[in-house]
Amino acid sequence: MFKNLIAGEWLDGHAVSRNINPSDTRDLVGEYAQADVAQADLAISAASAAFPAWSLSTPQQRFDILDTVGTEILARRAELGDLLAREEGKTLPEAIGEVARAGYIFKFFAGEALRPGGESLPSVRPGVGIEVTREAIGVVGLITPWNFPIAIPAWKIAPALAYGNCVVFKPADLVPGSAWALAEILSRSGLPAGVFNLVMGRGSIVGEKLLNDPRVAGISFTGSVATGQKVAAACINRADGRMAKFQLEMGGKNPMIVLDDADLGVAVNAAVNSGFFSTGQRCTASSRLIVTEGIHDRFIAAMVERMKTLKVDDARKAGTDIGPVVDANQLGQDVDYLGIAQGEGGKLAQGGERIDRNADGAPGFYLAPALITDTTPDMRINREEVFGPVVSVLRARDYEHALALSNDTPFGLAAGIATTSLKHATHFKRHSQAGMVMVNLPTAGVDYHVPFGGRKGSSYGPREQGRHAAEFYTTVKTAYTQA
Ligand code: UN1
Repeated sequence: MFKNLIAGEWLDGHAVSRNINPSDTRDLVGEYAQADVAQADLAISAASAAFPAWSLSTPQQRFDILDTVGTEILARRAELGDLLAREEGKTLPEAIGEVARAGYIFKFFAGEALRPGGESLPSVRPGVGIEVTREAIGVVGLITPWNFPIAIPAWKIAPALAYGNCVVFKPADLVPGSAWALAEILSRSGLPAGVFNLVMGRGSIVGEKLLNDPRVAGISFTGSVATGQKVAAACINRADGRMAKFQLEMGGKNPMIVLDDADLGVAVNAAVNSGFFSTGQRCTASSRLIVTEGIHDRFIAAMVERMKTLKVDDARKAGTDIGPVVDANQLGQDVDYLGIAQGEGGKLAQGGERIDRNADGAPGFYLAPALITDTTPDMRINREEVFGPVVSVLRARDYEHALALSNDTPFGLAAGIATTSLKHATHFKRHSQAGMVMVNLPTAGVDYHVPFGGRKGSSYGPREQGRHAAEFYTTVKTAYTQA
């Protein structure tokens, strides 16, 4: 049984959650402790007690710890990648890549611990000097989703610690294995007890406690829009009026435009990668392809040909392109949307079959990647996030029409364009209403050292990752001194 880490001790929970391999549901990855409210309370107390000393720890101490953690993650990338692929279902190369990303994130923020920066300005009054500095915000509650079981925890935990905060980390209930492995590495890294706490358990128990406890100064959340709205409301409506700072990363319905002048191979690669890799389970997935008339039929034909070659199989098997969907619920949602899209007039051009058993006969949650053509902007398939290997196609008259369609969404995380026109690429970068814009590249699979986040219904609050992470994990102090 894998336990929770609270105040430097490994503690049993009040219940147990079973972590099942979606590639082979007979395979139990492990049993993980589930915390109750009292344990979440204990973790918040431990983090609060550890904060005064940790917030004053030296940059060297933070650098050493984060750098050590990054080094161990990178050294163990094959083993941790295997665990990640086994519990979540993305392919082994994708999983190893994600683990490496987590390692590099720790190394990046090790460096940031040495570079807090600040400003020194003269006052408008004579003889007065001003310093503007950043301080840690306090205890932060970090709530992460199942689709990036180590990278998203890393990009919340590493900056939280680098800037001097104490952490209570609640990973996704469904996929706790990689989160536990990361916590175990952190437990040996030299962090004082209570600076980092792992509290696995249900959102309705552990998550609620983090949101409502006034000792938690900030919540960083990645997950659905519906839960994000609850997080925001709870952070504002704290009983004692002490509101929590919050940062939300939520859904996407990311467009990728394919213009007549696109390089067909580049466009197909980008669309297949960001539509279907990681089984489409990325908030950055390109789920709406917006294709202009002159290339539409050729593009669809090339997509269908490529999709026929994609191997859907066990995530850890060599040669697998697409692993399983994460669980039965998500598979049900994917299949429902296929029905909804066709019911509204979309045509299933390729894929969409449920595959009950993989090539070795193991039972799993497999779905052949699906392409739905002839859709219109008002259809639910073009407005709601599916979070599976399901991509819809919209026809556009020209670039201007494609741009308007691309922005016609409640979301605004990422947006892509495939074109050889400098004029259209340049215009799109400026006029796309998304937080991240990609030209001739997949919308998913982003760098770890630059800001990540979106607009509209996709994100709320300061950006994550890169130097911008400091905006959430620190608070600004303005100090005036009369010499
Ligand atoms: C990526 O596409 O590289 O939940 C990262 C998600 C995002 C992370 C995507 N927060 O899918």
